[in-house]
Amino acid sequence: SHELNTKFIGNKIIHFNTIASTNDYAKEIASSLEEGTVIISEEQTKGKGRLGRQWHSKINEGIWMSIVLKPDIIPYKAPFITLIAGASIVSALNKLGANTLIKWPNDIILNNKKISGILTELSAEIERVNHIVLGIGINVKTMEFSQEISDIATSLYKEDFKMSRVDIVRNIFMEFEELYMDYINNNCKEKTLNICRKYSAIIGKDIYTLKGDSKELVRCLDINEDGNLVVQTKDKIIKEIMSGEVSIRGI
Ligand code: BT5
Repeated sequence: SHELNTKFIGNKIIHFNTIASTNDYAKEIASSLEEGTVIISEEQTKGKGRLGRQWHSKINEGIWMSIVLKPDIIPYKAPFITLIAGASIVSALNKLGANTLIKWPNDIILNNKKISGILTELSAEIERVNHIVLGIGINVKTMEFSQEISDIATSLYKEDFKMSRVDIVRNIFMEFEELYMDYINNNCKEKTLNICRKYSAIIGKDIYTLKGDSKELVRCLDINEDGNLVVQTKDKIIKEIMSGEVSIRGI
């Protein structure tokens, strides 16, 4: 069925053929939008990653969308929403037959290459979140990537998973809404954490964390209740890493 059985995610969808960045547009007009409104575009001319990086978003080849959220939470609780997004993307894609994994905190990988990235942008005051723009990019049909990313990027089609973008989007909305409502209304993180652990690309592995210029080899042990990564250093010290602090390399 093509019905969308969600309460508010995707109730209103604003569709573009081309736009600079769905996140930038959503941020501009967020105050006038209802929670759950989705901005989606066939193409982005200035698609963004984190820290000013570029996100390649060619016409008709992927899903480039932003979900506007207005949760009544303190800013401290916002980063967990990136994990909810990751869990819902992986659940949605895997239910449609793919075998994707989450590279904590914001990458989705398939056969060791990146097929999806999440960019969560927060507008907040000291005590309250105004809105969150949750940007999701998924490579669906791309067969050839630009040279800069051809070694690290892949798409669902390229890995022989031929699924429709509408089915993917609908599934993500449904998975996301369930996990998001659990978290916002009941402070329940259980399902999200279970998915993040079960489909983790890094738990049990040795990875490099990059923070500024410093690079450290650590073993990933778990994702804890706060959504932080628990790692063990070479000197056997156990520590927690918060999302946003570091980049992860070498898996
Ligand atoms: C991300 O950043 O992975 C977040 C990407 C979020 C994109 C969505 S699309 C809708 C919404 N509107 C926007 O403007 N953005 C959001 P980060 O972890 O910083 O990764 C960026 C890096 O991934 C780049 O530096 C490249 O190395 C690589 N990359 C760029 N485009 C890619 C693509 N299409 N597929 C795979 N990797 C890519």
